[in-house]
Amino acid sequence: MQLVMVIAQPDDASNLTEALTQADYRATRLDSAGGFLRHGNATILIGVEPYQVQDVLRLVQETCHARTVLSQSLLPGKNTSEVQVGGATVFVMDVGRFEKL
Ligand code: 2BA
Repeated sequence: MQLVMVIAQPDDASNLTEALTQADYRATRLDSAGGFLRHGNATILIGVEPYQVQDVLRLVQETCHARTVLSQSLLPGKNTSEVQVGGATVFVMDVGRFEKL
């Protein structure tokens, strides 16, 4: 089994989980935040068979898009700056063992 872990922006994550569910994949959404911007994002865990990984990545590409967001500077007196975020950050991992107990 493979674990596809997707970090997406909240609006994209909603569209992605809906697309995954419609395609009959199982997914778990966790609320998370980026270490750099400290904005809320979402981490979606999808456990699939190896032959399904490409199809899941296709759904990610269709639903997750790049955006420019304003980053509040952490330094006093500095203005905001623009940062490009996304589409999605994706990790694909081998799962050593999968159980439903
Ligand atoms: P953040 O850490 O809040 O990063 C948001 C965006 O800020 C990044 O977009 C990138 O364009 C920029 N950025 C991040 N770190 C930077 C730095 N040290 N200097 C300059 N710009 C920086 P994305 O690359 O699309 O990442 C979106 C979110 O995905 C990240 O939010 C983070 O939550 C996650 N992420 C990205 N790469 C990761 C990694 N290697 N490991 C774990 N999480 C990652």
